This record gives sequence, structure tokens and C-alpha cells, in this order.
Amino acid sequence: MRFDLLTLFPELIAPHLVHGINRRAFANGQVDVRCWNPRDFADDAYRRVDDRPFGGGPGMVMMVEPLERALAAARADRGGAACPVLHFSPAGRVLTQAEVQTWAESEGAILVCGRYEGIDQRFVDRHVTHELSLGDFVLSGGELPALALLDAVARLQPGVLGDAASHQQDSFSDGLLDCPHYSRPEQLGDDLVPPVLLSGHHAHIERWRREQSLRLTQQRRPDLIVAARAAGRLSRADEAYLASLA
Ligand code: 9WO
Repeated sequence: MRFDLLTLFPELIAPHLVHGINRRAFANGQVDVRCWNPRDFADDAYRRVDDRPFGGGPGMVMMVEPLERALAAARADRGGAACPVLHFSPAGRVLTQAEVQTWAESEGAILVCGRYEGIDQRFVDRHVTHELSLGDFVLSGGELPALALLDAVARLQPGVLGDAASHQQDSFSDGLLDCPHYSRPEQLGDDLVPPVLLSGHHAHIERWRREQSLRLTQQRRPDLIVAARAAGRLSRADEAYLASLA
């Protein structure tokens, strides 16, 4: 799979590909990442990529033409085939783990990273196929959201997590929040590890973890309980436990 980023700050991207557990996915080419800088496709001596907004107002707008030439170069380098073009903005649909899983099994995409006040709407209208948000907040550029998607996709590649089962148990893989985790020491001042986790009784441990997930999700994200129920992902035992909380 391959992701091509259109970014004025390629130097922000590279460091994230060489550290941590996902490094392997990028190093072995399971997830191939390339950057295209619109500035390299500017047509004037100043390599200008931004201009003042029509209608006035503060800040600058990313010009269409350098972006279009960078997009054409990325597309050509991918063999010229049509592919999704993603833009990260608070105006997009909020990205979900289900969609991350779809991207993780895809051929990849071209990711457009906006800067300044934003990119000329005509570029979005002509080329962007998916507008994605990470939530209701504003950043100074689209690079961090692009990296967030790359991170979420890379960790799902086969062999990236040491334990292949470990992301089956993640928060959201079953649409619920994750259970709490504990490690040594067993006693930290007055605070003990929940005894069931030291019991060695795997069925009890699984049930406890499931109930912790259900309890936390009911408390913090009741909307996710409603969705899990609608999707038939709650067992009779789950429902009985949730009823016992009320
Ligand atoms: C910013 C913006 C704010 C409110 C409503 C719509 C909006 N669109 C944009 C926009 O496209 N901004 C560009 C990308 C240029 C400035 C930096 N950008 C950006 C993306 N800031 N914040 C995001 C972002 C993306 C995904 N999830 C949260 C924030």
C-alpha cells in the first residue's frame, strides 16, 4: 500500500516513520510513504504557493496550481490510476476505527495537507474524494492528521504488533472502550492491582475485562453501547451486566 502526501513541510513527516512499533511497516515497504512539496511545483521565481483571499480577510490561501501539479506528479508516480484523495479538515466526517481498517486493507491514497487559512475550495471541489476530521478542534496544518491516519493504518499491518491478537483486544476493535491495564508492582502505596488479574483464572479475567469495558463505555460513551447493541455485539451476559449497573 502506498500513501502520497502533498505537504509544504515534508520534514515534519519523516521523523514519524523511523520510530516506534510502526517503523517496521514503513521500513519494509508494507506502507510506502512519499512526500510531494507543492513548492517544488510553483511557477514563479519566489516559488510562491499561497496568495491573498478574494473578498479580503486575514491570512493566506493555498493556490490551486502548485497543488494540482504536485497531485499530477504523485498520481503519475502511482502509475496514473485513479485513487482516493483525502483532505483533513474539521469540516470532514469524523474518522472511525472501522474506516481505518478499510484504509489499512486498501491500495492507499493521496493525502492533501492544508496550511495557512486553508486550500482554495476549487482544488477541494475538483480533486478531493474524502474529507476527514479527527474532531472539533483546529490545527495549523493537515500534517498531524495525515500522520495520525498513517499511524493508525501502519499498526494494523500484518506482523507490526508483536502479538497479532493484541489489536483484536484494542479499544474500538469491538466498538467498546478498552479495559484498564496493570503491571508491576502489585502494590503501589495503598493501591493494589485488581486481585482477579493475579488469579490465573483466564475465564474470570476475560469476564472482568469485558465488564470493565462495558462499565467504562456505559459511563463515558453511552452512544457506543447503543451502537454495539444495534450491531448485535452485546451478549446476554453483557446485557445482564449493563442492567446490573443501573
Ligand atoms: C479549517 C477549518 C476550521 C473550521 C471549519 C473548517 C475548516 N477547514 C479547515 C482547513 O481546511 N484547514 C486547513 C488544514 C488549513 C489550516 C490547517 N488545517 C487544519 C486541519 N487545521 N485543523 C485541521 C484538522 C483536521 C482534522 N481534524 C481536526 C483538525
